[in-house]
Amino acid sequence: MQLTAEQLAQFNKDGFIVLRNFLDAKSCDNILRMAQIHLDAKIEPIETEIGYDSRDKEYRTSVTDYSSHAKEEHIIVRRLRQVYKRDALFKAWMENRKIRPVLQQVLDDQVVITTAHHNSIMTKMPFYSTATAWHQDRRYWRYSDDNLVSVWLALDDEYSENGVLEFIPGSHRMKFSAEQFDDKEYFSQIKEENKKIIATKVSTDLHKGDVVLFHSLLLHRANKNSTDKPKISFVYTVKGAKTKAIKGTRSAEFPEIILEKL
Ligand SMILES: O=C(O)CCC(=O)C(=O)O
Repeated sequence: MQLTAEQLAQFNKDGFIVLRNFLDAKSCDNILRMAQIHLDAKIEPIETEIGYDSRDKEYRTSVTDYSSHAKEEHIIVRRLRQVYKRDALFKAWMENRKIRPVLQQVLDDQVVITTAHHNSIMTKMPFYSTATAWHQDRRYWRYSDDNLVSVWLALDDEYSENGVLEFIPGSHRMKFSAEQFDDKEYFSQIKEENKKIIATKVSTDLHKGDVVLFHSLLLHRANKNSTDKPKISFVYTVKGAKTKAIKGTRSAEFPEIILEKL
């Protein structure tokens, strides 16, 4: 599959694009079933609801093993990490050949999977999950440039009440000052100049098999899950081959998977 010139221009302008009905329902259900097994058994490495929200910048930038559940009594998994290695089903989706030409287009480069970041089954559990504040994923990632894109796969329906992603179109191209972010580098919701930007937010319901591609600098957030059913999604990040992880940081501590050019 290839994006049309209009779709590619839209991705470059908005910083994201939704590919409807990209993966068939059977493949989604198979991934979901396997994810559920890993979630039920809490197979490491995992990040818990508490761990997800409480880590500081230094920790997220440099610590490579942040399975955070060991000291918690009541574990709510927020994400299963390192999914590339967990199961052939997960690996197969990350190496899917139908999406490759699209990723080559948006990166304008050969596609490389970075297993250091967003190599996850991401959950929003009912009752316990928290909202995710406005942020750019790139804030904790250390690369020579910003040419990284995340691939979000909805394994079931995602909508405002269970925490579908919201985006600020074009924010990947905006220039921000450090003062517009708080000490964890979330985009402040109380600054007047930010409120105007946040007012331009958009979101769209997703259905099983829909894929969202979004740029590593795009501001995004999500509600907590206020329904009584878990929301489970798959997210991984790719970069252009010319984009290099900075040595000595977490970004360089995990294998990169160079995907054949198609
Ligand atoms: O599901 C969510 O809350 C969004 C997660 C997210 O944006 C992230 O972890 O970078």
